[in-house]
Amino acid sequence: MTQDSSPTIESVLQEERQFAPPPQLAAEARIGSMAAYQALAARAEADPDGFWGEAARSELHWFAPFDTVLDWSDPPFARWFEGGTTNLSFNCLDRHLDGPRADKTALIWEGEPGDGRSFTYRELHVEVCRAANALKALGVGKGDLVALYMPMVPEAAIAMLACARIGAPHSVVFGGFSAEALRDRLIDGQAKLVITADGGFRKDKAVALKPAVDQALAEGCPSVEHVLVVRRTGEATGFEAGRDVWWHELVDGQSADCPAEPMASEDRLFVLYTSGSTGKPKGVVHTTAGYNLWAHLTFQWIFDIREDDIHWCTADVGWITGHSYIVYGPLSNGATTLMYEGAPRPSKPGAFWEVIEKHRVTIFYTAPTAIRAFMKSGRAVPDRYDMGSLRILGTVGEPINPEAWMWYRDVIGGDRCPVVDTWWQTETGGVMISPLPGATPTKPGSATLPLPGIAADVVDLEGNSVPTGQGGYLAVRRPWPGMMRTVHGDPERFRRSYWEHIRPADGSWLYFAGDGARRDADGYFWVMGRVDDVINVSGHRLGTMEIESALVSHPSVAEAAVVGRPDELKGEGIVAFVTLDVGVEGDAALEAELRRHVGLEIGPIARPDVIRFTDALPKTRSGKIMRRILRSLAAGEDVSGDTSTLEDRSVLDALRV
Ligand code: 6R9
Repeated sequence: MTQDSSPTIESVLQEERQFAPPPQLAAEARIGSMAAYQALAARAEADPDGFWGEAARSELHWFAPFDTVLDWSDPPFARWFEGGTTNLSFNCLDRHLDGPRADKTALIWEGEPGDGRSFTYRELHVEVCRAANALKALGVGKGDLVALYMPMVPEAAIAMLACARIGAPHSVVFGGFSAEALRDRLIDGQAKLVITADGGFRKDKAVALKPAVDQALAEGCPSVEHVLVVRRTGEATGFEAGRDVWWHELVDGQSADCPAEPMASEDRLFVLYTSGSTGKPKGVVHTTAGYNLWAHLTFQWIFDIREDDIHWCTADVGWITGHSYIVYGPLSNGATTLMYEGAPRPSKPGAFWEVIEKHRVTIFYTAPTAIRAFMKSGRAVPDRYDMGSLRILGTVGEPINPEAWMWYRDVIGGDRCPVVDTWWQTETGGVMISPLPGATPTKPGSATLPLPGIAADVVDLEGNSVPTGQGGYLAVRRPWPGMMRTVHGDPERFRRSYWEHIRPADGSWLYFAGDGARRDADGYFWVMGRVDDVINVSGHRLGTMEIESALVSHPSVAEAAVVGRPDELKGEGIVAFVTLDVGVEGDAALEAELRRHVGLEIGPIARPDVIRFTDALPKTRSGKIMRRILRSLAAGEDVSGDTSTLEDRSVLDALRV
């Protein structure tokens, strides 16, 4: 095969550093050695049904036992644990009430202005039962979709658990989305109820939410009958009699008795929209038992959860990370989970570290975008706080550049804490590829190995594994319990989007995630970014991740985004958008130096043709760099396609000039 027609991706960056799990942590861990991990993975490989069946029986409560583990007779539509009935809210609450966990803290909430609340399992159970009865009072029943458009307040988690309790699927729409984005999702999901708040606090200001709901509904969402409104900021807000109801007026007076509804394993649990890069957002559908098992098991494995852990995931509940690792994974395991309304901001750059110090957080889970932002302003801020309570650090959302990984481990983790780089997606329900902190030696920038039972591979378009070191498509060969079941209202789109890219000759089904990756000689996975972002320079297909990491390894660079632009000679040329550390000025000398630096780190082929210094990069609200937008700018085109998920539109305006 010539280079020109190579369907895979070339890998250019080499990383040699490696860190063993801390011996003490390994000695006490649930999975405390590579041998233990390999034994578990081998059992799952030899008998997947036996492995998942046993896990489901031992880790979840069932009202009625299931008859079959997996029905894969109509691929790609999987059915897991059929015949069984269970309830996610029961698994997260009721089953912890019999013993000492009843009075353990389930949820610690820290508000941005410095207020806070916490709930024991017993208290959270009462709140959820009341909210569930309130939903019933509003006419919501099993199968009715409830949309949440909420700030990061405890009622968001309570409402999710209340929906699960009565079998009403939820659709959480990120509170930062516009009225139009909300409306699209309300209409697509045919929501019957919207739960929202007057507003929330963001960057030291009250930010209103309710007006966006009013606007969305004014433009016509006939399925929505009521709006349940949490009072958070206390600011005046429009109120439509008959339609709008205050949470405190309805929920607080409800009975605290609301038995969890036995749900069939494959009953719809929630819909969560992911923005397709073009076209209308996809409603990813997850169902009851499989999702619960996967959120539960992955949380237990990747954070090696212990009874006294304080777990903090900084995501918003509007993202899958918030669903699985603020709410469902931790509570299903009886852990203590922390939820924070705020974010680091000029008045409080050390906001995160203050929360860690105050609540003695032991597990901290955040995104590379946040880590790079902290690096940009230097270690002086985190160094002011005592973060000795931390024992495990996690990252999710984007490939993490090796230098950001090193900084995280060193500055935040005091060189003591293992870093778990967790690769997964909304569609996968929970983490798929990640180190186990007590077992897996880590390498900066690698998500390491698939979790037990996950048949992940790097393949070509025919589904053949590509050789070690070669880039290819990151795919999964076997169904797993947490996989999405369909696209809401559009099963054909589900098949087309995820199952038709890779076509093995033997007719088997591979799930393709959209990411490129390579494996090294130890079998470790190195995610190279979205394949849509691959750049073809003179027939060499280069992933964006590796060039960006080479740039970020330069001491002056904070963050980099690399895209291709049409080039008559080379097919594509490389354009890099670069933000610099605080206090560094971008000039022609630095541009030349950075080009040289990339040439030395990777090779001349990867040297950017153009470097543009900028103050900020366009990102989604969950912190992912939107290379699609930069690609249009680099090519001198108008930015087209959906920009509704862009976090800050002014970034775009600044880049246009
Ligand atoms: C959980 C979440 C999914 C996409 C995914 C990939 C990127 C997430 C990553 C990662 C490299 C990691 N991604 N984690 N890339 N290393 N550890 O983020 O879900 O919002 O659906 O995004 O995010 O490109 O395909 P979602």
